[in-house]
Parts: sequence; C-alpha cells; structure tokens
Amino acid sequence: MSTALPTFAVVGRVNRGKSSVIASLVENDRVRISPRPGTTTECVPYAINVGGRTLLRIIDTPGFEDTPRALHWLKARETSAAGRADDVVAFVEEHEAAGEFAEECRLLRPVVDGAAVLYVVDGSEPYRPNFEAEMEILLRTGRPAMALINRSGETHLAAWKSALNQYFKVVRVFDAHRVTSEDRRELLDDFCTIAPDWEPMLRDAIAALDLEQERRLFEASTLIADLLIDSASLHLNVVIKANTELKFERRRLEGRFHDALRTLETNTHREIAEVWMHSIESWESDEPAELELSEDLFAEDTWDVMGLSPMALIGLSAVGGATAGGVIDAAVGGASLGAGILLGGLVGGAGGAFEVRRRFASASRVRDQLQSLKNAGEGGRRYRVGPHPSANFAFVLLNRAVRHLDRVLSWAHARPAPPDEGDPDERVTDELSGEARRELNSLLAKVRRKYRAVPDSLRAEVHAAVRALVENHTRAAADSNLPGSDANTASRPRTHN
Ligand SMILES: Nc1nc2c(ncn2[C@@H]2O[C@H](COP(=O)(O)OP(=O)(O)OP(=O)(O)O)[C@@H](O)[C@H]2O)c(=O)[nH]1
Ligand SMILES: [Mg+2]
Repeated sequence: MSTALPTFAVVGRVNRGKSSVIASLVENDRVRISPRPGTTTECVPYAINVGGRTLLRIIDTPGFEDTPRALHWLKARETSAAGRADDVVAFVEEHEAAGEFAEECRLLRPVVDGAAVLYVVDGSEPYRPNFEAEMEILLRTGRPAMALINRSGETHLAAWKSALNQYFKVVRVFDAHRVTSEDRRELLDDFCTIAPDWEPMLRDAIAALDLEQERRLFEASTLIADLLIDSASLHLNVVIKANTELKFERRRLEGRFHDALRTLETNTHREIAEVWMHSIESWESDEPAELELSEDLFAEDTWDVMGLSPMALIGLSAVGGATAGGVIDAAVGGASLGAGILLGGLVGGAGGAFEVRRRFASASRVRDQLQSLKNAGEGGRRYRVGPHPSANFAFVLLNRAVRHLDRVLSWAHARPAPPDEGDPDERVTDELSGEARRELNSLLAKVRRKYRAVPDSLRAEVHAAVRALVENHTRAAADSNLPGSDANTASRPRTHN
C-alpha cells in the first residue's frame, strides 16, 4: 500500500502556510510562497536530499476549496466505514475524469496514490467547525496522517489542539518561520510514529541528516578558521609613485586594506549561509545587505567597543627600495618578495574547495598588484600594508562569524531574510577558557608573523582550535533548547501531542 520512498503530501486550506512549511522542511528558499491566496495551483514534488541521495519526498498541493460538497458526496455514497478509503479513490477518479472538484482532486491524488498526510493549519486564526469537513475527508482516506500547527500563538492554540486531536494521532506545533534542524528531526520521529511501514527508511534518513548537520558544522568551522588565518595574514604590496608622498596616500591605502578585509568577511558569511542551503540570491536581498552594512566591521561603534581605532592599527612599512619596473620583473620571475610569493602560492599546495576559492582570491589580488605596479609608471617606492597588528581584531571577526553562524542556524528557509541578531554583546570568545583564548591568540600571532606563507601545520592548529570552539558553542546552544530547559520554555512553544 505504501510507496517505496516515504512520501508526504502537505495539505490544508489556501494561504495557511503549506508551501512555507515545505520550504523550511526541505531547506529550499525557492519554493513559491506569497501572501496572495491560491499561489500553489498544482501539486509540486520536493525532496530532502543528502549527498545526492533522496531520503524522502514532500508534495506541495493547492488548498481545499469545496470540502462540504465533497464530503456530502462521500457520505451519500458510503455503505460502511470499511469502504471509506475506496470511496475517496472513487471520488478522485470520477471527478478527475469529469473535471469537477479540481482542487480537491489535485490535492487528494498523491494521497490516494500512497502519500501520507501532513495537514497544515494556521494557529494564528481561531478554530472554526467549518474545518471539520476537510479533516473528515482526510480521515476517510485511511492514510497515515498528522497535523501541523503553523504560526502558533498562545491565543488559539488550546482550541486547535483539542480539535485536531480528535482527528489526528499526532499533532505538532511547527512554525514555518522558526523551524530548526532539531524541529525537522523531531518531525521525522513523528513520521515514524504515524507511518511504521516506512520506519526503517525514516530512521536511515534521520541518521543521514544528523551526519549532514555535523558535516556542515565542520565546514562552517573550516570557513571561520580560514577567515581568521586569511585576515590575520592579509597584506597588500603597493608602490607609491616617486613624485608623491606616503602621507597623501595613507588614507587611500588603509581604505583598500579595509575593503580587502571586509570582502574576506562578507564572503565567509555568505559561504556559511550557503552551507545551510541559503542561496546567494536570498542572501543578497535588501535586508541582509542592510544588516551587513549596519554592523560594518569598520563602523566606529565596533571599534569603540573594542577600544581600538582601525586607523591607528594598520602597519604601513616600506619593504624595499626597488623601482616599480624592477618589482614587476621580480614578480613575473617568481622572485621571493611580494607578488612573486603570491604567484608562487597559486601553483603548489593542498586541495579542498575552499583552498581553491582562496587561491582565486589571491590570484585577483596579484592581478591588482601587478596593475598597481604598472600604473606606477616611472617608478616609485614599494610598501606593504598589513598585516593588521591588532590581536583583538581576529577576536572581533571570530565573535561576529559565530554570531552569524547562530543566525544561519535559526534561519528557516521560509523566511526571506535571516532572523534578527541576538545580543550583540554576546561573545563566543567569552565561552573559551583563559587558556584556550591564550592558545588561540598565540596561534594567530604566529599567523601574523608568518603572513607571507602560513605553514600548513599552523593552519591545522587554528582549524582544530576553531572547530573545538564551534562544537562547544553549538552543543551548549542545543542543550539550552532541550524541552524543560529555562531557555526553551521562555522562548518558544515546542512539541505537543
Ligand atoms: N509570520 C509568518 N508568516 C507565515 C508563516 N507561514 C506562512 N506565512 C506567510 O503566510 C503567507 C502564505 O504562505 P504560503 O506558504 O504561500 O501558504 P500556502 O498555504 O502555500 O498558500 P497557497 O499556496 O496560496 O494555498 C505568506 O505570506 C507567508 O510568508 C509563519 O510561520 N510566520
Ligand atoms: Mg502554497
């Protein structure tokens, strides 16, 4: 009776958040969602995939339209309770052929074909008995079914729960805009309860999703560690024309250095969002961009908090007396200084997607530098801007990256923009022991010293330190969300059966 792959049809009345529930469940921010009723007019299949494997299928459906009349038809035909499921099949087949009850036929088709039912209601509106006809029809399909209360609020929740409990074995609060990976996991547990035939495959899916979450956290830690390394070792080699003065160029060079740092941070934040399947398009929508700007790394506020001035902190040092022409020759010839080193970095070394991206970043920097050398024309003096000498600076980036990670983790895919930032004074570095903080600080100091070519062994140490920090942080956050913990009961309603 059941299809081979666990398959769930999301049904309910129009505009109650069915597509939103699916977007968050399958982590797809391209699902069509709109305040306009009747957005979904056909069944649309989605899937939860991990590592190229489809774990389960979820089908979006149009909303119920004419349920009292449909129920009337079913009741008129009924001879006994034993025949009810067959009556629903007959309803769909007869009316599909005749072109009547178009919405009901469309939404019931996957169910009569073997999908289990996820019935979505909008908990922000009061319960009314006119929902009973559609629940009655779903009950008559005889398929495994559960109810999800979307947009739950305290006002109408009790009424919805007692009504839904009359029809469904399992009733769960599932706010499309607040779904986390734990919520998805708990929902899959419920699926095992309502559809025991699929339990082995569903357990397999839960294990795959757990492993996937671990993999993503690992990838995010790697991105954050690389951000710390790349920013601590960031330096620009520039040529100041012979006929100008360093003091006139200083502000422009600091600006360039800041821009390069900011780009590193923005790219890392975007890449972290992508690890959790938030597409670049949605990340670049107005709201996140604004958020990015309002908390700009070089905004005076940020630095006031740290008691530092970015202008005061950037080392600007002469690295040699070569003329521009001489430096271009050295760079192209792969000599040991400046751009030559960056070019050298492009050819050797280990793999990994991020490494490749990082090197592309380096490649464009090399191009910039060669261009700036060429622009220098008649010759000039060569300077190095950076690395940033501040120790605190890496910790600012680290705190901001982990706060960003927290936001991505709580960003349900039905939401067009990430949730508001939590307490900006919350610092993950406060969760480190004094010893761990000193250790990380000393690793980053080494990175700054070896900025020209950070040794792989040093990189590995920074990666391990950041991984431990991210693991501890996310474990502590998950523990504080367990049912019964103060943080959880205060912030949000959870599972209800
Ligand atoms: N604040 C909030 N808005 C939600 C939530 N779920 C859905 N919405 C909004 O409700 C509206 C309808 O959501 P959809 O997911 O398109 O609803 P639907 O049931 O698929 O609608 P149709 O396809 O038209 O039947 C959209 O504007 C959503 O952004 C939620 O949990 N919180
Ligand atoms: Mg829809």
